[in-house]
Amino acid sequence: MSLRSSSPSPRLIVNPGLVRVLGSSTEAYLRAKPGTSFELTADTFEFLSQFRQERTLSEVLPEPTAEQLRVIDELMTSELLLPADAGLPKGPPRPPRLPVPRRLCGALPWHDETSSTPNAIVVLGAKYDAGTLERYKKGASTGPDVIREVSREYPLLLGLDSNQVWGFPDANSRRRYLKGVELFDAGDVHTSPGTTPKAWLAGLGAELLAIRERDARALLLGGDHSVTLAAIEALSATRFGVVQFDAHTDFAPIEFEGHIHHANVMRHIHSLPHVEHVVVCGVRGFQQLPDDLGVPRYTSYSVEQLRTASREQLSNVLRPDLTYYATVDVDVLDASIVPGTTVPETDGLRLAELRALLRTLLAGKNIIGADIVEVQGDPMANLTARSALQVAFELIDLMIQPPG
Ligand SMILES: [Mn+2]
Repeated sequence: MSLRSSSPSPRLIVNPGLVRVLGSSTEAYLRAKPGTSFELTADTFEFLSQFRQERTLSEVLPEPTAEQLRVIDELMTSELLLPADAGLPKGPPRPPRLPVPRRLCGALPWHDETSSTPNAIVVLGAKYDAGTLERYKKGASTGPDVIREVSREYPLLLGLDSNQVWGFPDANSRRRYLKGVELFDAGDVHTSPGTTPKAWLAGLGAELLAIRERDARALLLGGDHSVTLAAIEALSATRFGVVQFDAHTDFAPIEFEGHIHHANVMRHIHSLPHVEHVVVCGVRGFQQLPDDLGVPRYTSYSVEQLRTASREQLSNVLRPDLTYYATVDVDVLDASIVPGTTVPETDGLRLAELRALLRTLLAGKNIIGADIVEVQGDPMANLTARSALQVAFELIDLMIQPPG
């Protein structure tokens, strides 16, 4: 329908399926038409928002110019603006499939001068696998890329008039995940040729410290598990506990001074003076557990122990008085859903079990930072990264909850 062929001032309403893409002030699309996106000017958004409730054109533009009429015609042809009497579009909304920038879920870019709020989470990529032992498959440095790649299917969306992220409704819990998050993506820590592992990890720590100094919290995407040491060293101004979700304790001996790798990283972390204690959840397979050797300030829980634990036992896993850092080695999940991790282990947690466990242990806690490590690309539709992304949603959602 064209305005010029209709009554002089029809009642109009903005298409309720119009959504904006986070990180873009100009891009929008209709939820009922995935794949169709629109580049709109800020003025056009402003104009459209005046038709949130149905209004006549003459109420909004008493004397429209020819150019304004042309734009309105275009908006109507593209169904962004609808005649109010035409009825709203039929059919259920469909999930969007829209190319977004290569930031997690299309998050906003993070700059050092970005101001943040308590709901600010900054994603930082640690494309590092120099800490992987030679007998295992390298590739954890691809983790940030592949997680961001699968996250393109989950663009964070804003309503027409609101700057608050809607979030993702979860079919099980009926919770809306990530609602109200201010998600930023700081990109990856730069690696220049010839950088030593030690210098690289120090550089990562400096990036994390800069995020911390702006009162935001970081979600680190590994990388092999040794990146967690840099993250925890960067937070040395505070005392806290570390909760690790991992098939392995990563408590191997330190063979020679300063030698940091993904299998001894927790021994380094455990020795830091600001780390009050370490709890590992999800261990299994053949390995010596440090608590069996009497290592102080250290507790482990196997998959079987976690499955059979009562609610009360689970409530005692973490100390109620402590802040926690959460590190998730994706191999805590069963190998069938993380085929692309560095050291896959069978008989692991199902994704729903891990999500429930994270929520049980960490809901209401002050989480000082978090990471997801040991994710690699895989030929099974990047199932590993998809699983990791679900874990990322859980961690981000837990971090933005106000501590209870
Ligand atoms: Mn690990």
